[in-house]
Amino acid sequence: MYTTELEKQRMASAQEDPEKLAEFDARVAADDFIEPKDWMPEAYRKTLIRQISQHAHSEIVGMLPEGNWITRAPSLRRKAVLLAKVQDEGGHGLYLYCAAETLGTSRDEMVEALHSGRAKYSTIFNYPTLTWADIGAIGWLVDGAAIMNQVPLQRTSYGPYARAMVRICKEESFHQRQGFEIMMTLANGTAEQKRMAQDALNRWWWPSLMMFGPPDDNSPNSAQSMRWRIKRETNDEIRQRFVDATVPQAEALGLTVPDADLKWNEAKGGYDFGAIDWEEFYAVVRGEGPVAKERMKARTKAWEDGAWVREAALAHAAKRAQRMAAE
Ligand code: FAQ
Repeated sequence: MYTTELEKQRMASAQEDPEKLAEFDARVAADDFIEPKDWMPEAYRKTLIRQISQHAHSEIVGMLPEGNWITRAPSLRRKAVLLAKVQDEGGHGLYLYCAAETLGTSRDEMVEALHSGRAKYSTIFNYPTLTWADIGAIGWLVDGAAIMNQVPLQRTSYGPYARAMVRICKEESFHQRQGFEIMMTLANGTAEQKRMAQDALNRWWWPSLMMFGPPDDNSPNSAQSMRWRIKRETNDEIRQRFVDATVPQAEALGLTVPDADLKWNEAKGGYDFGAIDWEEFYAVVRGEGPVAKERMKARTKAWEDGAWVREAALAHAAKRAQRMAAE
């Protein structure tokens, strides 16, 4: 019989010690942080490894679309800021890989899962950055969406993940501001610059809404992750908050959100918005995004080119350990 990963996890949970399970559930319900050495259900551990490692992969693959523009940034100031921003994303990936390692997986296993296509990374990074305005749109919309999703994760139930999120959110706020500032400069610039800004918004708006994941009634992991307080809010709740915060920002820029159905709904105190193309989302998740192959090729090459650094670091650590043992 075909057994899904979720069913396997449920079966594993059913075999756990009921007393330990009850104690764990009570701690989660009391908003205690679960720490690496604490007992946890196997399915909880696996869900965290899945989410945290995929989050880490997103940060690392997410360096590529913007990294592409470092040599072409329009001024020294823009270049320095973009370089720092892309380095921050690399740092976020590293904190997150470390957080996942505390759950008993290794960096090598996670990287292998990414390169073999078993592990996912955010759909958003499978779209190309065609003009400088895309760098503004990524900071404004993609980092903006990342913050919306990550602020609730500062209260996620697993301590190392929650603490990584605190620092990451601070840095993402700066990223969002720098993106908005690029958009503001372009939107207030020449007609051609404003057109570029509008074109970037047109291309990045819908993929940004997809970042929050499938709708709640089609999100297989949400119910259990909400029970475990790994996720603190649902995909649709966070998506709605993003739309409500971002539409007035687009208006302030004098740009138009590319959604004919976007309308303020007084009764719900938020915007109604048009239908998301979920077929496109699932195609990108399956690895069919516009530049998916290019992204994986770049990641694999970086990993292979860096092999000598890893070997040298390991040799150095072994020598140091030997020296310390001798002393
Ligand atoms: N892309 O049942 P759900 C950033 C998958 S960081 C690809 O709802 P879940 C910083 C999902 O994994 C951006 N796959 O899943 C930056 C699952 O498949 P699985 C990344 C997606 O986990 C900015 C399946 O669909 N942020 O941008 C996506 O409960 C600028 C069913 O979905 C995070 O990872 C997607 N968009 O909820 C860097 C935040 N959505 O794994 C550079 C942490 C869903 O069972 C430049 N993660 N899937 O095979 C989360 O909050 C959650 O994992 C969700 C998905 C909300 C992403």
